[in-house]
Parts: sequence; C-alpha cells; structure tokens
Amino acid sequence: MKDILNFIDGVYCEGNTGRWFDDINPCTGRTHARISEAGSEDVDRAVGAARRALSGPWSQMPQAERIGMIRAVADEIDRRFDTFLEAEVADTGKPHSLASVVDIPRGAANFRIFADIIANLSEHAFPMDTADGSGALNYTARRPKGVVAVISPWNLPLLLMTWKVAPALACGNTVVAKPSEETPATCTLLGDVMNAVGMPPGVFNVVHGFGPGSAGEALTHHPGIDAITFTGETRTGEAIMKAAAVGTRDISSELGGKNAALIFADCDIDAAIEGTVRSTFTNCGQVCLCTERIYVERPIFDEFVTRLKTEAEKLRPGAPSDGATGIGPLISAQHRDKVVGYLERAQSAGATVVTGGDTPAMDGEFAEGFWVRPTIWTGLSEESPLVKEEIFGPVCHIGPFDSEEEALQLANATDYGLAATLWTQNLGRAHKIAPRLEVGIVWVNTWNLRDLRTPFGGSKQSGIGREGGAYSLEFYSELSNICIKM
Ligand code: NAD
Ligand code: 6OD
Repeated sequence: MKDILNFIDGVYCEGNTGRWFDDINPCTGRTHARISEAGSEDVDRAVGAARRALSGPWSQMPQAERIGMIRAVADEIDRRFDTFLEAEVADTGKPHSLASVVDIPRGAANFRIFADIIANLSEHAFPMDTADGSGALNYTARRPKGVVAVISPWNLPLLLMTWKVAPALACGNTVVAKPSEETPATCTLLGDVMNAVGMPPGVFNVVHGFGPGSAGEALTHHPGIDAITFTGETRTGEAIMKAAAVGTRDISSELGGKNAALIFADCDIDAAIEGTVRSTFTNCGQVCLCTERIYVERPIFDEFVTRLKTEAEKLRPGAPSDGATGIGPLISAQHRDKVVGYLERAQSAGATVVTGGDTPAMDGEFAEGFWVRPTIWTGLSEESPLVKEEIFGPVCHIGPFDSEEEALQLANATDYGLAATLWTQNLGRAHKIAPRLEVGIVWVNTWNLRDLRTPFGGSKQSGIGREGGAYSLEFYSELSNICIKM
C-alpha cells in the first residue's frame, strides 16, 4: 500500500501526530493508500519554512527567473501527465475521459496563465497638479501578500488547488496547501514537481488532514498565515472566515451553489439537451458550477424532459479506463449516503421521479463503490429542500415557466449565486436577462467554457471575491500607491 506524506521545506515527511488515515478509491470502496496526518507542529514547521523562503530565495529571485520556474512547473506536470492522471483517478474514481481533458491539463494551464499574466503586468500612474506648480506623480506598486494558506476540496483536486497555488506563487507569495482529506495524491505529487524544477525549499508545502481539530484548523488559525484562499462548502467558508478575522487576514472564498439553467422555447434544443446533460451530470454532478435547477419554457417542457431522460439513461457507470463509461461514482460513502438521503425524500416531497432515484447494482470489484444513478425530478415545490439545498450529486429538478420575468425570479430565488446558464437563440433576450441574474458567472448557449483571464467567483452565499487572470492579483498581492512630489 502506498504512503502519502506531507511535504515540508522541500522534503516528504510523516506528520508528528503519528496517525494515518485511509485514502479510498470511490469506484471500489477499497483503501488504496494511507495518508499521514499533520498536526499543529507540522503546520508550524510548514509555515516557518514558507516564511523563510518568502524573505529569502523566493523574494530575492529576479522576476523573470521566478516566472520561468512557474512555467517549468507546467511543463513538468505535462511530462508526468500519466502519473497525475492515475493518481487523480484513483482518488476520485472519475473517468479517464474527463480527468485527461479537464483536470490534468488545467493543472498545467493554471501555472502557464498566471506566469503570462505576471510577465505582462503593467501598473497605473496618476500625474497630478500641486499648488506650487511643481506637480507630483502617483504610481501603483504590488508586493506579495506573504504566506498564503490554500485549502481545497475533493471534486477537482489538482485543478482547484493549482488554480490558487499558481497565482499565489506568480505574485511572489509562498504557500502552505491543505488538500481535501479525500483526494491528497495529486497535491502531494506537486511537491516532486517543485523539487524537479528547482523551486527553493519552503516555497510550496503540503500538510494533510481534516478540518476541525486537524491540519485545516491549525493552518487557518496559524498567526504566520497572511491570507487564506478557500474552495469548499459554504458552512466551512463561514468557519474559515471566523479564523481569518483574528489578525484581520484577507480571505478569498469559492463556495457552494444551486445553479439554474433557463431553457427558452426558442433555443436550439439539440444543443440545450447536450449542454444540460453536461451541466447536470459532469463529474457525477460534483462540480460547483453544475446545474441542479432547470426551468423550461412551457411549450417545450415535455419534449425537454423526455429528451433529457433519454440522454441521462445513456450515462453508464463503469471502470474509469473504459471509454464507454459515462459517469463515475460519488466521492465517498458519506457523500453517497447524503445524496441517497435526498433521493429517499423525493417522493414524499411530491416529486415525480423521471429517471434514476436509486443506486445501480454494480458487479465485481465495483460492487462496493459509491455509485448513484443520474436522477431527474419534476413536480417539486420551489420551497422543497431538494430545490433549495445544494445536493452536489447527479440530480436535477425540472420545472416550467411562462415568461422571462418568471424565469428570472425563479433563477434568483436562492441563497446561492455562483453560476447560471441560458439557452436561447434570441441574443437580445440573453443580453437583457444575463446581467439581472444574481450570479458571478453566466453562460449563454454553453456551459463551463472557461477563459482563465476572466473573473471567476460567486455572489451571495457562493463566495467572496473574484479570482482569474489579473483579477487574482487583487487577492494575491498587496497594492501600494507611491506619491512623489516633483
Ligand atoms: P468542504 O468545505 O467540506 O472541504 C473543503 C476543504 O476544507 C477540505 O480540504 C477540508 O478538509 C477543509 N476544511 C473543512 N473544515 C475546515 C475547517 N473548519 N477549517 C479549515 N479547513 C477545513 O468541501 P468539500 O466537501 O471538499 O467540497 C464540496 C463543496 O465545495 C461543495 O459545496 C461545492 O459547491 C464547493 N465547491 C465550490 C467551488 C467554487 O468555485 N465555488 C468549487 C469547488 C467546490
Ligand atoms: O474552472 C475554474 O477555474 C474553477 N474554479 C472551477 C470550479 C469548479 C467547481 O467545482
């Protein structure tokens, strides 16, 4: 069995707790590795190493060299593509067809884009008049925030961790990362990559463990952490905000969602069906951007439901390496039980189960995996917890609407505000509705099409702040204004 270790000051090491916990393959329910849990002493060592690197080799390195090293990280991930792929698939159970085109390439792309952004960065200058006529010049300058804690979830482990590590390093910060306890492998592999490209020890550190009472809590409460960037559940984000309040540390948070798709009768229905299958069932519904609420204009409601059902039923669960596998398992037994809990409540809540609603019988090594069938409900009240709460599984509810205003009101009737998708061939309508949706990201006639220069993040309870492209600099660097009297 493989051991997954912490990575502190450029060296792999066991945590001082002496405790190990299981890394479970969601396809089989079997343990495939054991993970060494970091304690508060390990977190303290990691933060200390990051502070030394911050004031030492990393800040003294010329910018061009630093950027070159970050580009080299991307190249090295590409070179080790198969190792990363195998590790990500073992931890998550997701199909190769998904991880090989989304998770691993994005892991590398995140380093390239932020290297490019910093390489091409310009600042602002504000010449001003003064009473004595000599004038003054203001200009903006950026410096790193310091030691940044990166706390990441399990659904897109490498993608979401590097989405934060890459801009943090490009801006000259050092990092202590705590990946999800469910998916520690690819973050750990990144340590090897850092050493291979010659990254100074301490620039990137990894500690493993859980949240409360473990490495997550120790890291977010550590006074040597200058800023915390977090992706995960809204309730966890609230706990981390409280920790960040001590010492007035900055926080960026990307949280949960209950995203709506609005399907207008004038849409290209083939494209809307294909896009909604992706937006609902990709990664077994475990993407924060996934659609869980679908509203369809009444004239095409029945056709849409029938066609989505047909496509959902084609998504076969199976081996990650099998090209015919259309859907993987949920991440854990605990998460499967949560999602099944919603499935069990559906009928008593008044739902018509259009398809799914249960777990598939799987054979052989997959019999104990955490599988759930793609599920479509209709007929629920908008007040039902199934329509209100983030489920984070392969499930959706479809309801009808009769006007633009009603569609908008339904889409916005949620505490969350991450993403929404519009399907219409009337671009005038799309322009009218999109800015009125109370979300951070709107897709029109597509879903999850990502340009990494664009702002990413949520409103309401879906998060605080925007990351992406130059927007990431607002969080990962500290801006000064320098005013020179001439
Ligand atoms: P989670 O909040 O349970 O855990 C995320 C990370 O936080 C893990 O590393 C965990 O160990 C750590 N953690 C938990 N409690 C902590 C605490 N008290 N202090 C410090 N660290 C703590 O989330 P998850 O279950 O891993 O991920 C699924 C959730 O993430 C969903 O709600 C999903 O919507 C959300 N998510 C949001 C985005 C986004 O961009 N908005 C992206 C991906 C996932
Ligand atoms: O694509 C991204 O940059 C991103 N942050 C995706 C988040 C997905 C949530 O599960």
